[in-house]
Parts: sequence; structure tokens; C-alpha cells
Amino acid sequence: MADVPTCRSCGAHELERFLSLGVTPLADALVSAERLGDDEDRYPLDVSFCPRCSLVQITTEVPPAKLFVDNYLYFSSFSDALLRHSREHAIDLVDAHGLGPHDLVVEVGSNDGYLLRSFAERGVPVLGIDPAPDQASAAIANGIPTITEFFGLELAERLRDGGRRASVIVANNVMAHVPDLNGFVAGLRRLVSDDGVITIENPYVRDLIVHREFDTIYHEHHCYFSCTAIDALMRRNGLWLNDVTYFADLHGGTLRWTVGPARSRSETVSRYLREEVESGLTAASYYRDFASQVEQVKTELLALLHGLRADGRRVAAYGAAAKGSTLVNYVGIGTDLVEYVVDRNDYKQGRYMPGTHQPIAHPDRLLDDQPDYVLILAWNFADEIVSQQQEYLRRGGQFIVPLPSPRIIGAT
Ligand code: DWN
Repeated sequence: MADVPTCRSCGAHELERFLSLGVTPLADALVSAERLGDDEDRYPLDVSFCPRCSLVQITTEVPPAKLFVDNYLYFSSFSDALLRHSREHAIDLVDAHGLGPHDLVVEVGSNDGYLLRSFAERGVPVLGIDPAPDQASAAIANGIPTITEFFGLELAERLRDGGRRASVIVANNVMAHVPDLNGFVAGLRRLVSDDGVITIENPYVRDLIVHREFDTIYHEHHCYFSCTAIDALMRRNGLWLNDVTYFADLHGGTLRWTVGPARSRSETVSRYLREEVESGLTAASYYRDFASQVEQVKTELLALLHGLRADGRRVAAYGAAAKGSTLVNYVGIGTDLVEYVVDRNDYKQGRYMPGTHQPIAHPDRLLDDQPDYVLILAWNFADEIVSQQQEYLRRGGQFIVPLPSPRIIGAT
């Protein structure tokens, strides 16, 4: 573990810390039954703002292999909404750029091939890059060529020296995970063709603050991006922010940045950059109140859960998500308040939540057990989850959505 006292993007020393979530276990390090009694690795989870380039970032660095290789169980294909979003993205890119058999689409952070298969089905050559061995193996088994390595400038040089240039590079929910941010972006520039395009998706830091999405902060996510921070990062590495698209319902509010060697800029980009200054998002004062907002969520959620338990109500949870780990550990939600978690990712079932050790079971347990309430830890998929659990609702079950303030969803 290393402290990172300077800005990961611009190197500034004047980082301003505005939130500390304590010393927490790794959010995706779900505990196996045989390791329940062992000490779990815990690291400080503090968040700072860079007044020079506006990048929000954590100041502790955990070795990437520990995060994404040793025990990483996140598979993208367990969300229908995410699969729909990815398929639409691929089809849009094929149509917009007339992609065909002479092109190459590279995805960095390709996970189990969930997105690249939509290009491959349309006859477009693809290449995945992901260091997580199980996810890469799943992609390869599905016919998606995948390099099981971390992406950076060195790998980009190797690919380019081998004659590879990408017409399109997709990097969804991966750039936030990269310690060497400039090396990553320099690698994108080396690998993309001169007339190519790169699309990068990450949650929008504005929504993290406005909707109190503090649980999306964990050690995998080194950075939390604004258009201002992205613009500075791209220019420094020979790329230009060409366009930006907002997806309100994806991961709590996501931006897709379209960048490339071409110096074009859409009016939307100009508007976002202008509004970020006008809203104060590019100044430290914008973040100074966030810690008290987070504390308020903690107080409200604990009061609700303790009240339900005092009334003899039983509470379970849905979604062994990384964000769920930050929430239960920071708020202090043990098995006395939430007995277990259900999740349809079968790699996660049979394990236990980091730190608080709720057992993780198949979603069928909700109907077998019919707890009075279910706390939705994967609140970014609340609609999809609730739509699946209509029978649980019909039998009188109710859901708790924790953010931006705890609220109860019952049968309509
Ligand atoms: O950046 C990241 C984000 C995008 O995804 C990764 N580093 C890790 C991951 O974060 P997360 O674990 O908080 O992501 P999710 O996708 O919000 O987690 C949802 C969890 O809920 C997964 O474990 C799958 C599960 N799930 C389910 O059991 N039934 C999800 C859906 C939609 C469902 O119907």
C-alpha cells in the first residue's frame, strides 16, 4: 500500500482532502468460508480534490494485482440493463464509423467479453484486454481474443510494434481503476489510429456529490472524473475531448467521453465545461460539505435499521456489490442489522461480505425466507432488481433504497 500525496493526473501537491471513509477492507474481496476467521487487509479510504486540474481521487494506492487478479469476482454480464447499454453502444459505433472487417475494436477492461461480442457478431475484428484471469478466460471461451494483462503505454507500444492500430478503443469503467493515469492515456493515444476514436465511460463526479453516492468510493476507484479533469488529462497526452454524453440511469450517473487525435469539440463539451465552472465543481469549496452529507446518510440509515430491528423486523440485502461493501462497512451495518445478502452472480454466492461478513446467497432465498425488508446495495440497478422481485413484494416484502436518503419501496 502506498500513499499518493500528489495529483495522479497533473502532479500538483496541493491536494485538499474532503472525505475520510475510515480504514476499510477491499470492496470486491469477498471472504471465503475458510478465511472467515482471518484478518482482512484494510486500507485508508480518504478522498481529495486537486485544485489545479479538478481531479477527485483517493490518496491510498493498493497494488492492482491485489485488487483485480487475486480475488476479483465482478462479471459485467450479470446486469441486463448494462448488457443493453453496451449492445446499443457497439451498434452505434459500428454504424457511425462504418466499422467492418478491416477495422479493429479494442476494449480495455473487457471483463467477460460482454461488449466486444456485439462487434464480433457484426464481423468487426476485436481484441479484449483485461488482467482478471477468470473474466478473461470467460471471454476467450466465448470467442473473444483477450490479452490477460494490465493496459498501459508499454502494452500499447508492443501492440503497435506488432502492427496493431485500433479504429475504436472502448474503455468503460476502467480508467478510474488505473494508478498510472497518464501512462494509460498515453497508451490509448499510441494504440488508436490517427483517424480513430476512443470512448471512455465512468461515473460522473457531479452525481456522486449531488446524489451522495459515497459508496461508489472504494480502493478500485482511484479517480472520480469531471469533464474539466478529463479535458486536462487528454490534452496532456495528445488527445482531445470531442464529445460527451450523459446517462442518468447508469451506475448512478455516467458520462461517456469521446476523445481522439482530432481536435474537434462539440457544443455539449463546451456547455459541460462552462457549467462545471459555474456550479463550483472546479473549486474545493464544492466538496467541503460532502462529509457532513455522508454522515447524515449514515445516521438516517442506522436509525431506520435499528428501528426496524427493535420492532422485530428482519432485514436482508440485495447485491454483493463493491459499493455495498463500502456502505455496510462505513455505516456499520453488521449481521445484527442485515442478516444476509443475495446476489445472482454465482461466483459470489457462498462467500461473505468484506468486513461485516453477511453470507451471500442466491436471490431465491428471498422467497424461501421472506424477510420483512431488503436493503438494495446495488441501488444503481434498483428498477431491474425490483422488477424481478414482484412476488416478494406481493407477499408483503418491502425494499429500502439507501441513497440519496433512505427510502422504503413497497407494493404499489
Ligand atoms: O467500476 C465498477 C463498477 C462499474 O462495477 C467495478 N469496479 C465494480 C462494479 O461495481 P459494483 O460491484 O458496485 O457494481 P454493480 O454492477 O453495481 O454490482 C451489482 C451487483 O448486483 C453484482 O454483484 C451483480 C448483482 N446483481 C444481481 O444480483 N441481480 C445485479 C443485477 C442487475 C441483478 O439483477
